[in-house]
Amino acid sequence: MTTSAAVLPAYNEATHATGVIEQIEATGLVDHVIVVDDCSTDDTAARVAETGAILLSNDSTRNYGGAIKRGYNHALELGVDYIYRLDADGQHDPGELPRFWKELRQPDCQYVLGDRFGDRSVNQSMPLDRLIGNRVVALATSLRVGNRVNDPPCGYRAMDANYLARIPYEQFSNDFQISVEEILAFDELDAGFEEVPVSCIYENEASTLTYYDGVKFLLPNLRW
Ligand SMILES: Nc1nc2c(ncn2[C@@H]2O[C@H](COP(=O)(O)OP(=O)(O)OP(=O)(O)O)[C@@H](O)[C@H]2O)c(=O)[nH]1
Ligand SMILES: [Mg+2]
Repeated sequence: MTTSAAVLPAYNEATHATGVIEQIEATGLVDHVIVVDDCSTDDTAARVAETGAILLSNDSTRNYGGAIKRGYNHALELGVDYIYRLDADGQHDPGELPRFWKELRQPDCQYVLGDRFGDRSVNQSMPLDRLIGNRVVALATSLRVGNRVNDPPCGYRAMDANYLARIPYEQFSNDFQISVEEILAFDELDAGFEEVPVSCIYENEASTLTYYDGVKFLLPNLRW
């Protein structure tokens, strides 16, 4: 029997986090939901503590990447076989987790990346600057790995935990670039890579992503 964990970085997600956790649990695909709260100033920690999720509260800000790395540490300590990663702001639909599992359970697949551009409607809902930025990062990452990678910044993904354990992910950056660094590291291990279309819900959630973060997504592709 294989086991799995979902890692959710959270900063001020009191409005959305509990709903996302319940939807993940409802899929029956995930044994442990790990929420890494980064000194949120709202009720995120108290709300998550009321759920069945594992709450890891950072005593000092570690940022998006730092939070994800702490979640990975805990998931590997739990000895799971598979790790899902999705955001806690309700932009990723946990109902699409089976799409990731369908790929990940194939023997030749060790990494599955969500692709927001697989779903045409996203192109209308994603802000234009974000759309252009994502296409530039996709081009740079595709050239770097020599295969088409449609949506490297997408925070919705799944992986084989035994492969992650072979990667020095602690050296990854503490901010949004981790999403590209991770793809390059799995590529270096010749991991079987798949992409699945995912929707991306744009409502009123506040974004912490800046233009500078957008540019930084390119940096890992420039490091040899
Ligand atoms: N722990 C932690 N989580 C963070 C931090 N910054 C963002 N997050 C979480 O990471 C997820 C993605 O952050 P967003 O700000 O939504 O970034 P994004 O989804 O790429 O940008 P948008 O598409 O504009 O929302 C959300 O669940 C945030 O709560 C942080 O510094 N620490
Ligand atoms: Mg978001």
